[in-house]
Amino acid sequence: MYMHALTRLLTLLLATIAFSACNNTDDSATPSTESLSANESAPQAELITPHATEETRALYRNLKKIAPDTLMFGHEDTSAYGVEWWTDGTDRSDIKDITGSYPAIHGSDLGGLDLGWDKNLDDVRFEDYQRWIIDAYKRGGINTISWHMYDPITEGNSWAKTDTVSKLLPGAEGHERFIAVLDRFVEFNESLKAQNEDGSETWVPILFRPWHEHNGDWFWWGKGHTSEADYIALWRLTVEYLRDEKKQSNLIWAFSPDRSRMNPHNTPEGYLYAYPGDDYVDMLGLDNYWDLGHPANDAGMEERMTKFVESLEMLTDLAEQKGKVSALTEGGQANLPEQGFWTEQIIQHVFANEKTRRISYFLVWRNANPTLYPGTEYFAPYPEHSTAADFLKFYQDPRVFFESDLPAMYR
Ligand code: BMA
Repeated sequence: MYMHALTRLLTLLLATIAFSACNNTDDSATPSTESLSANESAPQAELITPHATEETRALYRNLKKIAPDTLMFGHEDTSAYGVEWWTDGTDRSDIKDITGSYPAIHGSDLGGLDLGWDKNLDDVRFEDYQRWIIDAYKRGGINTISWHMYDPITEGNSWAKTDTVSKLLPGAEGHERFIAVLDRFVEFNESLKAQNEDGSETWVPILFRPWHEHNGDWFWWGKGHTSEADYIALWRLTVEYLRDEKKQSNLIWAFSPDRSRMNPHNTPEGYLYAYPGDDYVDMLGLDNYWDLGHPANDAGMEERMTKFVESLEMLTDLAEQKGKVSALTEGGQANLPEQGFWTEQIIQHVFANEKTRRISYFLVWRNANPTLYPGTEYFAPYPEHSTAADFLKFYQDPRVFFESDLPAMYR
C-alpha cells in the first residue's frame, strides 16, 4: 500500500512536471520522451471549429498531451444516481463513494430534450445536468454529451427501426422539425456557462458525441435503417448547422462506432464505415462492450483480450495518422461478474504496448438503479460490490486519472 502510494505520488509528480513543462513558455523545458516523439512524428489536427473557444482548444491540446501516458476514467450519469440511490440534489457518485474522487470524464445524455421534455429518457432533469456539467468543469473535470435522440418524425425512441434519416435532410419533409430539435440543443448548450470570479463567463467545453454506434442496427440512424451516404449527410448537416450557423464554439466532435460490428484486426475499414471526414470529426471514439464481457460474445477471455488490444491498436494508429485524439467513448461489462475486470482486463491491456496506451479515456456506462428500474444494468462498482477493491487498485494506479488527478486541462 505504502509503495503503491509512493509510486503514484512520484509518477504524478513527474507527469505534472512534464505537463507544466509543455504549457510554460520556457522552450528548454522538455515533456516526456514518449509524448514528444508521438507529437513530432504525427500531424497535429486543429479542431474542426475555427472559432472554438480558448478553453476548448486547450482541452483538445491537453487531451493529446496526456493521452500517451495516462488513461482517464469516465462514467455516465455519475452524479445523477447510483445502484442504491437517486440524487436528492446533494453531491454523490458511486465512483466518489469508493475512491473519494469523481471520474475525470462525466457523461450526460440528451435523449428527450429533442421532444421538449424537462427530463431525459432515464429521468434525469436537464436542469440538474446543467448544474453538474458546470460544477464538473469548475472542479477541473471534463464533460461529454451523447444523445439518444427520439425520432423527430414518429417520436419513437432511439431504438425505433424507422427510415427517418433521409427525411431530416435539406428539402425533405422532416427537415424543419429536425432543425427545431437542433435549436433545442443550442438552447441547452448555451446554458452551459460557468461564472468566473471577475464576473465574466466561460462556455464549458464539451466532448460532443452525437449519432453514436451507427454501424449497428439498433438505432434509427444505424445501418439498415439509413444508407451510408445519408448518415454522412446527417452528421455533416449537424456539424454545419451547429458550428457554422449557430456558432457553437465549445464542442469537440467525437465519432463513435460500435466494436461488435467490425473486425479490428489490422484494418480500420470497418471502423471507417460512414466516417464523415477529417474536417467533421475531432475525436475518434470507439464503443466497446463486445470485448469486455458482452453476453452475446462467446469468445474466451484470451481471445477477447487479443481483440481488445487489436481494437485499441487500430484506433490509436488511425488517430495518430490523422493527428486526432482517440478514446473508448463508451463500454464496460454489465454488472461486473468477472473479478479483476479493472486491473486484469482494463489496465493490463490498455497499457499493453506503446499503441494501446495512447487511448485518452475509457467511459463506462451508467450505474442504473435496479430497484427503481428493474432489469437495468450497472457498469461501475459501488462500495459493497465484489469488484470495489479491484476498482480501488485501478484508481490507485498512477497511470489512471480520475478527476482529482487531472492537471489543468483548460489552459
Ligand atoms: C442504454 C441503456 C438504457 C438507457 C440508455 C440511455 O444503453 O442503459 O437503459 O436508457 O442507454 O442511457
